[in-house]
Amino acid sequence: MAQTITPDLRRWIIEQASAGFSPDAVIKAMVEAGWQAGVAEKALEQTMKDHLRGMPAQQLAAMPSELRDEVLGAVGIATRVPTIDLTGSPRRIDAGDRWVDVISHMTNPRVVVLGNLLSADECDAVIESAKPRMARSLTVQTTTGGEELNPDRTSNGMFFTRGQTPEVAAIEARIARLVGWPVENGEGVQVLHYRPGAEYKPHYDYFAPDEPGTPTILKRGGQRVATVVMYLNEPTRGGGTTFPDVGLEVAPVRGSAVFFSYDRPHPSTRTLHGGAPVIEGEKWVATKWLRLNEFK
Ligand code: PD2
Ligand code: ZN
Repeated sequence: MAQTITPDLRRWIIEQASAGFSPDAVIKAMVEAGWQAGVAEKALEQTMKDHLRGMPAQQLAAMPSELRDEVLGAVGIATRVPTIDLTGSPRRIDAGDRWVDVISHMTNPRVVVLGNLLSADECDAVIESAKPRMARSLTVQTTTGGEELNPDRTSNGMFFTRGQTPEVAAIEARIARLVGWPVENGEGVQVLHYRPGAEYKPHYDYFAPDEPGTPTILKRGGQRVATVVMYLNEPTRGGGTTFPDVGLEVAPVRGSAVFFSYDRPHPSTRTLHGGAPVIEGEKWVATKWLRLNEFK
């Protein structure tokens, strides 16, 4: 008979673990209550993973440090993510070869809207070098680890390799400096082109941890921990980047960008986001995804 993890059992497991009972003791008690040992082990593991992934960062920070990195790493929580230092509320930030404007920011989800990240010439150059290679967008398929056509994304797209053009290389170095994260941890820049009616339905950029294809994807640099969506032109109407959990919409303004980070592959990051349908005009964006480790 299939044994399911009811909310009561979940609560009980969390209470036992929080009270300091070892995993073995919890499993033993479950077996005595009639659970098959293998099923009890799986239930304990799944419950604790879900529980930790949904825990607020302050609570996680209170865990004993020798345990923390290992336990959190095992459930996919990063103890360090790309960060834009806004100490002292600067209007502009030195990104090495360019000063970037801070337009607005939010802490939960961690979102920073940046102005002037790219020059108009860089925007045009990226669009022109992407054009000959555009095809209907594929997304990484977490069920298999491969790539496939995604009905939720009706844009066309392409990927540059890291440093593929001088402009791409300069933008990558600028982002790395801005968010304090190695260039090597970045995926290649992706360019997307939306025509009127095209959109990217709300999604998370991290890889769903329990999908069968995710372990294969994670071999190349681990989880995604941050995203930078850069606007290369301006649609006349529509095409904003939306964050439905917090009712935020970022307007696509040429040269500006939205940065957001997520320390775990979990909805508690509130990083659900989408590209609203373009109503009039067209929209070009370049997306940079940052991984926890080097992306090879
Ligand atoms: O084009 C966008 O606004 C957008 C929205 C959501 C892009 C992405 N996600 C993405 O590239 O991940
Ligand atoms: Zn996205």
